[in-house]
Amino acid sequence: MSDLPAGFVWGAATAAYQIEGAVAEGGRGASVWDTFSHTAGRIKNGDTGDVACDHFHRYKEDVALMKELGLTAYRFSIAWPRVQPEGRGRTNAAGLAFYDALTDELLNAGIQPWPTLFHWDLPQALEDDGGWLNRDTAHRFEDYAFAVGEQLADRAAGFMTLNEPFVVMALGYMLGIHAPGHQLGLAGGFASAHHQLLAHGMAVRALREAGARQVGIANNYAPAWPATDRDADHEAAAQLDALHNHLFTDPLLRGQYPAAVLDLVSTHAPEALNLIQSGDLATIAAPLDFLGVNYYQPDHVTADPQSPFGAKVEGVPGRERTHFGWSVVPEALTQTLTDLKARYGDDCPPIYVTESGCSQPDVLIDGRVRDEARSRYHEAHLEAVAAAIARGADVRGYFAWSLMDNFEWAEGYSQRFGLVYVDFETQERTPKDSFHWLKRRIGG
Ligand code: PNW
Repeated sequence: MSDLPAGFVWGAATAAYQIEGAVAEGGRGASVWDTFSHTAGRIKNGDTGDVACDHFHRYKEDVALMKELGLTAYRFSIAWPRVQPEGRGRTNAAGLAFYDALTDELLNAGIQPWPTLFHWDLPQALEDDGGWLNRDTAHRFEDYAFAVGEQLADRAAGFMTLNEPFVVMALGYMLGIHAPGHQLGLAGGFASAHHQLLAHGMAVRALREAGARQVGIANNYAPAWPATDRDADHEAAAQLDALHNHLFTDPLLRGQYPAAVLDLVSTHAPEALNLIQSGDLATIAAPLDFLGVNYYQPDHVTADPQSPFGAKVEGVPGRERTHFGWSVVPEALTQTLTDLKARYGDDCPPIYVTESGCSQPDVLIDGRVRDEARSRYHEAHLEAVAAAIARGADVRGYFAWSLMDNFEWAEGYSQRFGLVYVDFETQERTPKDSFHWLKRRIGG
């Protein structure tokens, strides 16, 4: 067991649509994920987040579990349509009251609240006006951020604006696998990217005005490894690296889009570049207090001219796979962290790993879930963080994905990522063996 720095933040993460349920309660409006999950054929087994983990009603029980686990921090997301049911204008007091009560419950348990403003549940009313294709959505996000900031800034430890804008762009706007289900190629992809980044920058401004202590963002990163020595695979890997790892982070930390992305967009969708207005990049590059890194597996890349990314991503041969089929490659987390340091140097703020975890085919037998593979996963990824710190990366915390089994987007309830097992019939929670393992690990 390697040492992690003093004051290291031990967290777990969730997201509103994946756990809350109660979609028609407390004045909540509809989001793109309500629409998407209720569209036949979109989600495995026709699952929806209508009930999910019923966390909206059971948050006290869930905070008690976090306390039992020994967490020092909890990352959750705020459902924009609970706070602004129409995505604009009027704020819904009952929606804000829920997050207010959750925040107090956490603080009373000695756990720092780390809210994310947007973890994919865009108000449907805004989608009806174009969603992230519409520049106005960024202005709407600024208003929403200020309303949340006014309510929680005095108590939240760290705010994240967006969760994984790359995944929204790739799966939501280009591949159609996530809500809102668009397949728009690079033109729509780039529009969704630029408007999310602009929304982020405006929200940073709003959160600071509201008195937030620390502001950051949670991005998804994956080192791009060519599958073979062929030139085509090397080129495809370099292109995916630019889209996945630099497209969002260069504007945030350097105030400019990567040249490789600008070249690609000017070749395939030149009109999309007109969306960048003067002053946008300065807004986007507002200084951050921390960078959130969500990590799952490297991109193991084969050239694929059919894909809008020019690349096909498959598992890494010879490595253990999770139930999802994702490869377990802890050293790629070390590389992710040291690559950020190498590319951005002192422009890279302190890092928190804001998600890392694995799905496993967990079964509850005699009240117990024997998920050794998950404990090994987290131990190996904590070691990977320690290795990056030893090489100069400033990493200050680790949030396991996820606190509990939940609605895994297009996979519905078929992929379990939790430290806590959830019986989705009875809503009974059972800490898995990995929960007990992590509790000992945190206890040192
Ligand atoms: C993240 N990919 O999503 C999300 O932030 C979580 O809400 C989600 O439950 C978790 O990871 C596990 O999937 C991702 O295709 C979805 O590369 C897809 C990808 C990566 C992350």
